[in-house]
Amino acid sequence: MQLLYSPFSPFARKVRIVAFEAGLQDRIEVVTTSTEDPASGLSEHNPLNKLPVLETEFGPLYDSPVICEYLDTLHDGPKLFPVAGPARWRALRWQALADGLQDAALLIRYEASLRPAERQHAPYVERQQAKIRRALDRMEADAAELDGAPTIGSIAAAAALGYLDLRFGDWGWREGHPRLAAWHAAFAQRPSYATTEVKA
Ligand SMILES: N[C@@H](CCC(=O)N[C@@H](CS)C(=O)NCC(=O)O)C(=O)O
Repeated sequence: MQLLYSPFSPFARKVRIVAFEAGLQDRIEVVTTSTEDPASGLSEHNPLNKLPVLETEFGPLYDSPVICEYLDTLHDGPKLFPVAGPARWRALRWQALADGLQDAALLIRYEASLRPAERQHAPYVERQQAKIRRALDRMEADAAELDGAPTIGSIAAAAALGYLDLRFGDWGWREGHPRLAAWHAAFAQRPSYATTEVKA
């Protein structure tokens, strides 16, 4: 299977961590694809022109939650998507929160990198930053839920925090979030996290 991705995409990283935790990393060929260059043909695979996209025998799959859930059907190990009950809904809520944090961080990044300085809108950036602060506070309060075997929730959280480290290291997200920081430091030891890490 081909995964259209960017090494810097936090959503693609979430997928790659899932693939690794599921023991599927050798079945996935990663193909670096640009969202900016129309010649990449990405929009023919995903009309939304977003990464990641997983090419399967039945066509392209997107977005990252769908890809992750699909990958989780392809292995016989412990499931990363809990099958039922509160554990499932909690894991999915963690994924939604972490993905939302990533969305907000990406919007800030796009505002800074794609718009000329004189057209950047500070209140818009502040609104996205507030989402990130609230998400981090909620993650800190609920950090105990992240303990135990990895789930799609904890993997999404790790990918989101990794993206803050990659692009917004100067924000110091660990300050005021000691439980989350300790959990992240432990998760970062996992081969799935370490091998998917990129430096800016
Ligand atoms: N909900 C999507 C979000 C994907 C997304 O925003 N990907 C970014 C790269 S990390 C992208 O392709 N951005 C280009 C754009 O928004 O046009 C997912 O989970 O896959």
